Amino acid sequence: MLKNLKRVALVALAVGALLSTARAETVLRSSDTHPDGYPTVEAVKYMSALVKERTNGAYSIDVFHSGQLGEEKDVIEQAQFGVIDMIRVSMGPFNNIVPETIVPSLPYVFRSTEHMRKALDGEIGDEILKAFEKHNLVALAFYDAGARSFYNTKREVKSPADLKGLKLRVIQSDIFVDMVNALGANATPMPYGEVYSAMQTGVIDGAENNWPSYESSKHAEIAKYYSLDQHLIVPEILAMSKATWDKLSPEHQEIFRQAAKESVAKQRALWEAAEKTARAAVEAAGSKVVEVDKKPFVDAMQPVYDKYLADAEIRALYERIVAVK
Ligand code: GTR
Repeated sequence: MLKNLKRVALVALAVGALLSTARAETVLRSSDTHPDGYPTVEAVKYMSALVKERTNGAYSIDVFHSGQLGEEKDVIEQAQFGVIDMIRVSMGPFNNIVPETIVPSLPYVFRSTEHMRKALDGEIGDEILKAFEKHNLVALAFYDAGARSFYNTKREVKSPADLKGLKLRVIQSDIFVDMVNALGANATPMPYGEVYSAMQTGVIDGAENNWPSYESSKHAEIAKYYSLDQHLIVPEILAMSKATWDKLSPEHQEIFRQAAKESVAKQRALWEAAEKTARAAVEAAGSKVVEVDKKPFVDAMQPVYDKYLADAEIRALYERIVAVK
């Protein structure tokens, strides 16, 4: 009898110990539309390892890749409501929510990836990240996303005239819609995960994206013509739900901020490699890369600039970004 009681007590102790260690670790859920192995997914995993080590196991991040938690517009809302803890989403879907993201999402605003990094790695970038807080999000970092270009199932596109009449999927953002329409094509805003089948069934004729997305989404299997117009160098955003953030101690908040910053270098290194591998893979599989003269594409963006820069604050931010050497 006594022996049995002892055994019960021991089991209870063991279960209690297990439960308390389980309780000690909070696993945050982070969303990414890209598959496992993609540079953004790997960078957040890297951040998770740093956080886990520096919080002595109190926190870690589980990356739900491949859009398991939903499409970008939906996961942004879920993060705003505290249903998802973290999101890694392109800046594009924030354009209609956070006005400060408008300028860095304008076509051809950045002259190069170096220009984008210089502009966003400092004070201007910090201001843009800070602006998310009014919208219940704490933005922690920008990741690279190379340059976006047009691709389609129909023909070689060398000039805006060749885009005329093509139905092209864009990110759900007014800027993206305006950009494509200004070029004479028909913009179809649609979640990323629907693009493959929409192209396959002919609902759309093409889309636009960077090399790693064009390849990993398998869009390259259907849309063989990829033009090097590079209309958008738009970064990715890594953000946390404000509700989750507010539950962290100031010390842990600092650890998260720092780990996110450190994950940027990791992401950039992975990104540079991924761009090369993806381009080589799609070319080997038969994609036709079309060189273009960018000038007519740049010129066609004037109405888009006129529309968005009519706002004085947006224009001021634009001028600061352009002035970064
Ligand atoms: C990718 C980006 C994704 C997603 C996608 C899209 O380049 O990394 O976050 O926004 O584009 O076109 O929807």
